[in-house]
Amino acid sequence: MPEDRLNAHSTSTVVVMGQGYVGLPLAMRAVDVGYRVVGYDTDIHRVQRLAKGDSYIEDVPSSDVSRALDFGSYLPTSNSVDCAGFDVAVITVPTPLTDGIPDLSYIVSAGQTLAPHLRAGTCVVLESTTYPGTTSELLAPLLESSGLRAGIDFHVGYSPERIDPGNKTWTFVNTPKVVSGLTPASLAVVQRFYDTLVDRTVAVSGVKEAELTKLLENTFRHVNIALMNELAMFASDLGVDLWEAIDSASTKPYGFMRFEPGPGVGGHCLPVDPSYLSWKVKRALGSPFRFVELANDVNDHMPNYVAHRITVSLNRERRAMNGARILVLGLAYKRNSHDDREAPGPVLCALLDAFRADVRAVDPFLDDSDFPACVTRVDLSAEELERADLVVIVTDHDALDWDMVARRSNRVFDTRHRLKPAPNVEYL
Ligand code: SAJ
Repeated sequence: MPEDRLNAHSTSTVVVMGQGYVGLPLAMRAVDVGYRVVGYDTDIHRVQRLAKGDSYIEDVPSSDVSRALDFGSYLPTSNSVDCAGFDVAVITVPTPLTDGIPDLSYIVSAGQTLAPHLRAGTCVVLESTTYPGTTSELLAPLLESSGLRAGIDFHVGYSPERIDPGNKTWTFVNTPKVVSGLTPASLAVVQRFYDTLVDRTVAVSGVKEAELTKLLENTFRHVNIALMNELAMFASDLGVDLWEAIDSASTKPYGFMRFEPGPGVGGHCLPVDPSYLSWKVKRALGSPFRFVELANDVNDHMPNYVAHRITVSLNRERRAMNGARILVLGLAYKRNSHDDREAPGPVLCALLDAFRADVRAVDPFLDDSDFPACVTRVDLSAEELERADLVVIVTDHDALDWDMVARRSNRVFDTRHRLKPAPNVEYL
């Protein structure tokens, strides 16, 4: 194996493929510690904004991008020629589901872009969330189209991303980073690279174990949220306060981890990652991954269940859903987030609209274009609250005036247990 080309404290060049919520923070950190960084993205508009020092990622201030540009050590580009001469390349591209099937086309494209620029001793690390086997069975062969041999002439590894957008406590730098390599020598190079970027790295024996780590983390969350959601439906029918039981169970100092029921599971991770695992199990072994399939069913059903509970609540007041004025608070996928990907709020709005309700929605974190066509966007006001037949809390952004919601609403269906118990408040 030729000497690896990594030396953080010189002019080592790092290419980051994909400048999104994972790639851009990593690129900025690499600049901070002394690398020359090429931020490659196929979206020319993103590249143009970055080239002007304008960040579109909430956790990366534009000032960081400007400073990196001023250092002369950051080059945002959509020109693959700029990838030439890299010492380490990190692939942080999307891995969505397309028609329910894992879509690795972005990884394939990244591998094809990098292959011509591979040199002896270079290192390529995949960070995108994917099923076990992707790095060794898809990416490595793609890179070997260069004529160089993975694990012999160049290094390949996998390191799952653990970026939690908006999390001010756990950041890229202080969140432990799992690292792996195709060979022990590759693991050593990958770990040395990340040791220059983060406080703590955690080496695992193989790339498949690292790939599974990430899917395990998010499948664990997804299944446990589904458990709370199904329990919420039963507890309501049993007339038992699940929320109080969750609070009391949370006093157990060991062996319990708090999850809460909600209107559904959104975001770029949880609705997607577990299905990568269940797809791989089905394809490789022919077996259904029942926990994942059941969790998907339960969580996907929650907007329908919320619509059902709203119908029952209105019915109690002899009010039909048809023509009822419903005010939806929060459409983003989680509190204080600007992201509406896979969010349950828009799904609920469409269901209410199908029942001919007059659906109005508030979400100061989203743009007008993020609001479904069937919804009237409004600002939170005493008048909107008082004129609503029912207010439903879907995403409880801290920025909303919850005291006013409690005081001015005729009836609230609270899916997040945001409000204190009151005669006009009903919980999921
Ligand atoms: N949700 C519930 N009940 C819960 C927790 C979440 O209904 O108890 C819902 C949320 O409202 C949201 C969805 O699930 O719609 C996802 O919420 P999340 O807290 O899992 O947030 P994500 O999707 O941003 O998950 C990310 C993940 N981070 C990475 O993949 C790097 C996840 O591993 C983190 O644990 C999570 O952030 C976090 O803890 O914030």
